[in-house]
Amino acid sequence: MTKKPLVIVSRKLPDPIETRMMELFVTRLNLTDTPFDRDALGSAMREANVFVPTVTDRIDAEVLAEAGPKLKLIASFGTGVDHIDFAAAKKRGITVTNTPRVLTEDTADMTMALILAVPRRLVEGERLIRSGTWEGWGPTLMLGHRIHGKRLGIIGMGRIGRAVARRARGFGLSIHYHNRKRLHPEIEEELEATYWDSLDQMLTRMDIISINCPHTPATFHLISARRIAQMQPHAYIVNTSRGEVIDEAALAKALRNRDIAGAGLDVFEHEPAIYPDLVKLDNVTLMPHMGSATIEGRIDMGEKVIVNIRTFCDGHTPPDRVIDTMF
Ligand code: 8YV
Repeated sequence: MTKKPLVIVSRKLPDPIETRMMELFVTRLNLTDTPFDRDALGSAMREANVFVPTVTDRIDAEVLAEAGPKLKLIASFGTGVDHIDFAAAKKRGITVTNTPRVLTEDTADMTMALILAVPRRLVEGERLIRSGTWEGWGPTLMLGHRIHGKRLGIIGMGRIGRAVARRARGFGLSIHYHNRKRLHPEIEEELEATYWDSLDQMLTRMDIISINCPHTPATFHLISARRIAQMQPHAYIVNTSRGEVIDEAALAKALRNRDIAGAGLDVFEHEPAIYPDLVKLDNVTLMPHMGSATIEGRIDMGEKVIVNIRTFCDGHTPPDRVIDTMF
């Protein structure tokens, strides 16, 4: 492919990234940051050599059917690739890349923040102050639950899951996990992590559950109504991965009925729409998909996108090429 490909970027990226892209490629930026509709996605598919989408672009088979012969690379800005129909892209000979590793620590920080915020009722406390109705300290006011000594069950022990485990140990949580594959014994030992082959068995015994697995066909609604019913009434659930991993309607029902104690959600099944009941409940903390929202992280992600485009255009395999085994 030409060394100066036409790169179409679907959203506004940090300035230093956009500037560098303008220097390196024939780049079409989205200065207004308005998310692409189906027509805009279709035009990008037809015109670009390289398309740079984000999680807000649904690149399904129908959109990919619009791809012209020039489109060779989809260099996604983000780690999750569930917004791209990878099989359809592959069939058309389009390479897909993502930006793993650079948002691990930020996402783990957000996960830990929610693990602390929900049982300790941070957002409720803040709302009380702002409501102007706080009457001062009270021995039974705003009582939450202790973190130290509790059991944390991590679903998905990849890079982010392990980074959460490292943080959680510092807060005195004992680490449990369920994963497609058991970790290497050395890592298990380092994290003092207990492996559960059976997710059902783990769910019944945990005080806090953290979702850190990707959304794939195998993990869609992994946390179903049946599984939520297995959790203990005092248990909390935190999700910084993808909304689709939890049956959001079933979760809202369980939270409303106090079948579980609370939830911290950074991601939702139908973003930006949120299951209406969730916004009415005070035992859930809601974040607008901010897990990796640091300027450092976003610049690192952009740099990865640039490296992926450059290596691909130079005729090499890009470092972050998405492959079948990720699904
Ligand atoms: C990103 C994310 O900000 O990378 C991911 O998978 O969920 C987010 O943290 C977003 O996807 C960017 O496209």
